[in-house]
Amino acid sequence: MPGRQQRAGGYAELVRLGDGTRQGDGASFGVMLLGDSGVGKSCFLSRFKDGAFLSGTFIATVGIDFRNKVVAVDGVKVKLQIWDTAGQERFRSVTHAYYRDAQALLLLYDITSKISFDNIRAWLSEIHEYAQKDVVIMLLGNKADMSGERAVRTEDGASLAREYGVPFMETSAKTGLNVELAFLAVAKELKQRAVQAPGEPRFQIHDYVESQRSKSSCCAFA
Ligand SMILES: Nc1nc2c(ncn2[C@@H]2O[C@H](COP(=O)(O)OP(=O)(O)O)[C@@H](O)[C@H]2O)c(=O)[nH]1
Ligand SMILES: [Mg+2]
Repeated sequence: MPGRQQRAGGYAELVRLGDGTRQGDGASFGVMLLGDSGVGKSCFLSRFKDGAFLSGTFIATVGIDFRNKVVAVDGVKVKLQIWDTAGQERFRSVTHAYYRDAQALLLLYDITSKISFDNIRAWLSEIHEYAQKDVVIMLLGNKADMSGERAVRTEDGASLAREYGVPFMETSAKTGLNVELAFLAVAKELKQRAVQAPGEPRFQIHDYVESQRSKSSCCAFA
């Protein structure tokens, strides 16, 4: 069935946003970047995809941009189709249809912007209204390299994440801090859900993130 990917719980039509990339070789999952305009979503994606920090707004169009990236999880290829809400988030209302096919959501705020943090609750209620019930959510405090201008304490991010039961870490699209880890943790969780063998211990995304993440205080260089 070209263009359709089977996953646990049914079929998710991912080709709808297709870029011509051949589908059908291995598991493919939709990951969506959410959060206020300016928090660094596009930079976060390009840091992961291209290993570079592109400053400035290089995606100005209003719509949805997306990139594919294959990551190896325990020797198995997992394809992530990562959707970036190019500009729509300015109106804090991303086309709700896009939520439906996302298996994971990376929700970003900017540690130098209290407003972007305060808006996380609004984003979470959008998510709870429109996303799949079992969607994987991760809260990310981006721009951790800008500690001099910090407006949101790490512990406030952590406690909001605890309240909602989602994993949390601080990241930097600029230095690369925890960027790969965020996608890898999501890929591991999704792969595990799709192909969990009976009796196999369940992958614990919270524990994984806690054990792997780098603390911004110890290693961030602006
Ligand atoms: N210092 C620093 N600046 C960042 C980081 N991520 C993004 N930026 C800057 O923040 C601004 C907005 O980034 P962008 O990716 O366009 O945000 P978006 O609107 O969420 O997609 C740009 O000027 C980026 O250069 C980061 O981790 N550290
Ligand atoms: Mg953007």
